[in-house]
Amino acid sequence: MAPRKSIRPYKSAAGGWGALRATGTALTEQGIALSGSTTLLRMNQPTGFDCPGCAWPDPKHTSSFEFCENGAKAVAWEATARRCTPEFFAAHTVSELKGWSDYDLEMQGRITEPMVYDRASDRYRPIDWDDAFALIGRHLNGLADPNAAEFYTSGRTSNEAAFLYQLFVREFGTNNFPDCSNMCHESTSVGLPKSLGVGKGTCLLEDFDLADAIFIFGQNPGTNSPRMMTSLHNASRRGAAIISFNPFRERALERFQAPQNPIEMVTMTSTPISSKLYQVRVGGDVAVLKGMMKVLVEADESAVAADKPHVLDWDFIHGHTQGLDAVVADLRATPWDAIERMSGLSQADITAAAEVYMRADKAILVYGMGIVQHSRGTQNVQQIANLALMRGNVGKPGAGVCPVRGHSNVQGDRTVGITETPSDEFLDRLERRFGFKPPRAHGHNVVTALEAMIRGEVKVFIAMGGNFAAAVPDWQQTQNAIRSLDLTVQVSTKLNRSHLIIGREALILPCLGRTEVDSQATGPQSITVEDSMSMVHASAGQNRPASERLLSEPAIVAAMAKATLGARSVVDWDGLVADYDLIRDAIEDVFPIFQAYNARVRIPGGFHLTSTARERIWMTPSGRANFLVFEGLGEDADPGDMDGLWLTTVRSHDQYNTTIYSLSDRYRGVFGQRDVLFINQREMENRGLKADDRVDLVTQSTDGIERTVRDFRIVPYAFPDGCCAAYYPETNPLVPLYSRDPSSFTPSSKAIAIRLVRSANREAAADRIVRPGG
Ligand SMILES: Nc1nc2c(c(=O)[nH]1)N[C@H]1C(S)=C(S)[C@@H](COP(=O)(O)OP(=O)(O)OC[C@H]3O[C@@H](n4cnc5c(=O)[nH]c(N)nc54)[C@H](O)[C@@H]3O)O[C@H]1N2
Ligand SMILES: Nc1nc2c(c(=O)[nH]1)N[C@H]1C(S)=C(S)[C@@H](COP(=O)(O)OP(=O)(O)OC[C@H]3O[C@@H](n4cnc5c(=O)[nH]c(N)nc54)[C@H](O)[C@@H]3O)O[C@H]1N2
Ligand SMILES: [Mo]
Repeated sequence: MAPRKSIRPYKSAAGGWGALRATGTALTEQGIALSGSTTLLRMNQPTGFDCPGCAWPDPKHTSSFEFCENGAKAVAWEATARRCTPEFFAAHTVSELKGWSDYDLEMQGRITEPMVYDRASDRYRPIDWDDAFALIGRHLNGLADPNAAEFYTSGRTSNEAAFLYQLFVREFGTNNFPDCSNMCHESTSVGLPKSLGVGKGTCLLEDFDLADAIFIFGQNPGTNSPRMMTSLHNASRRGAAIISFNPFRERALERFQAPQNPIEMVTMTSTPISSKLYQVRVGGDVAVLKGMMKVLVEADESAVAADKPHVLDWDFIHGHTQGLDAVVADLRATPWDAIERMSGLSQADITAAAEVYMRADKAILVYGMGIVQHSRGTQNVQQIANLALMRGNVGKPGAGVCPVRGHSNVQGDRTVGITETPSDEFLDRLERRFGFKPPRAHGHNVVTALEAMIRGEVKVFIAMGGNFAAAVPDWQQTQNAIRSLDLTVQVSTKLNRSHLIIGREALILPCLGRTEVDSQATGPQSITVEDSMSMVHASAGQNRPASERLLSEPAIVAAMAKATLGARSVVDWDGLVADYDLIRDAIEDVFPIFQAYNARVRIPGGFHLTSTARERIWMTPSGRANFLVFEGLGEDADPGDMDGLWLTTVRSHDQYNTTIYSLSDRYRGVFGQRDVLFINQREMENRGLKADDRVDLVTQSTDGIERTVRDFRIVPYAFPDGCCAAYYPETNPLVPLYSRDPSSFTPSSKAIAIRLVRSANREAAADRIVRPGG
């Protein structure tokens, strides 16, 4: 039952009984209280399935069951007893469903049959699989140019499905691979290689057991990677310092009651997590990082003058890096008052944080969306790398740079070839292995695909999972562009907005989930995934499929390929789908880092894909790690006449991206509602606003287009000045497509310049603008 709307501060620690209770509720709501618990026990076991939730690694995949509330919810949502059947689709028009909330759409449960949209009745009706594939083939083959099709991937797709998908799409003739990671850690994939020569993190889970200090920038582990709390909890108990920078006082960053710890559970005690949580302003992290580096550089000079040990790791800097001089010159030219203004923190606070960093022999720098989803996200990431390099915190045990990825296999999908900018070396190997000529021209990412749609250049859109129409920015423009396509195809498990925002023709192709048995011609198959720390391991579901008519993702890709390419294909699609070992052999042939793939993935716990940076081998043009200068302190483009606030868009504790588990966000004290705006008292008073007032949020657009979301409730929260927060995806209409990082094309979802307008009296728009001071 939906809780009543209320705002009540949450006083307990994160985790604990609250988490167990929430899991019980989720299993009951999905009608799987009993079977669900058995399913959970098979999660992340050597012979079980990989959690479809986040990408945080598991201790060697060999431990006993590690409890995680949000992992349990992700599983419950997939293993649900609810079914979204042809009868459901017959009973509701698409126009009617558009009026439903995202929560209600997903609550219909698993889709059981392939469905095709029927324009005359405005309803979906069942279609045979063969007819569905034939429709796709007809559309794709009818295109004048293969580049008029876009092939989206969301990061839950397995390595096997992703590899087949890129093989099909490249044999078809395009590199158009918009991917969820284009809205996520793309700033890492583009930024880190310039610094460290790799686009991934350099840590392993065991480093968390050795670190003296762990810094967490813009990441919310208690909600988005709860199994990380075990590492943080243990680190805190053995006395490691944990310092976080976040505009929210995220509860799990403050204190945590470990559900795996019987004593804490029974005695209702908890462990403090962050030694210190600094409430940085939205977009203020570079100021913090530069401030910390400034302290380090100055402390090093004082140490030299006083004949004390160095603060900077000069052996490492001289032996492995270049570019420090330019960074130091820039730091000297950056005044403290500017750093304080941008970060919202005092020089004393930043100095204190820097001192913790200086005292730590081994430090880990963790970061998430608060760093990457800014207009200069790529460069933000590089400042984290700078700070790590200054003290040699890359490539030694207990230290490293740790971007926490989102989807459970978003990293793996990229590793096996889902990329719009493939290297020539990779394409050469693909060509040698399969004998067709892959296209060389680079393709579209999410933003450029949307722009091509808006220009009318795209005809067909196919999505391997995800909820593209809801996850993307700038809905008014982008959703209209999706509606103008000839065909949209969604390979999905559950009903979502992308099944309603569709082209002239539309298909829903329901697939198996990770918890389910995947039987092919040679018997049950396992798939493989790569976690945030580059560990690759197998996953095999044991549940009965939600419906007999589901196909696996690899089978769907192969059937699309056969229906499209027919006899012109050089690939043995049926052979590959019959035995996923053969797909893994092909992956190994194309990507040598997967050597002995099938053998190694059968070792319990899987294997680690080597990271050169971890071994202090720098795959940069100079062969060294690079210190890189960030000009100025602004992470986001100021719209000029900025009289408003920076809005950051975040996840609640009860959602998985666009999947809303409930309307509550208990750690932030919000119940039964999501249309809320977190803002501090000073900014409220400044605008004559009080708690529970209703406001419209309006983007300070620079292209003349109006972007508004309406009727958000004011929730006073001790947030930093000059900024505010609301939930994603409801606020996506506010994110302009142009507001993105020019290097990685990541939308700046963590900083949108907005102003507030009172919701009442909609006619007199001009009078409603509430300006600071009025
Ligand atoms: N349960 C659950 N798990 C998930 C997901 C989910 O939706 N639900 N999503 C998955 C995916 S795809 C991803 S990418 C990850 C996302 O995981 P996170 O990276 O944790 O993502 P967010 O919740 O968007 O934002 C992270 C934090 O950044 C803070 N923040 C906002 N703006 C700023 C800023 O300018 N500076 C700083 N320092 N902090 C800021 C927010 O307050 C929030 O605590 O989680 C994955 N795991
Ligand atoms: N404003 C704003 N926008 C954002 C973000 C933000 O922080 N703020 N975050 C961005 C980020 S980090 C990301 S990763 C994107 C997320 O974008 P997406 O990955 O596109 O979105 P999801 O909500 O994760 O997709 C959910 C859908 O996936 C389908 N699904 C679930 N499991 C499976 C499966 O096993 N197979 C298949 N085929 N389908 C499945 C279900 O139908 C479900 O409805 O959103 C981005 N957009
Ligand atoms: Mo993500």
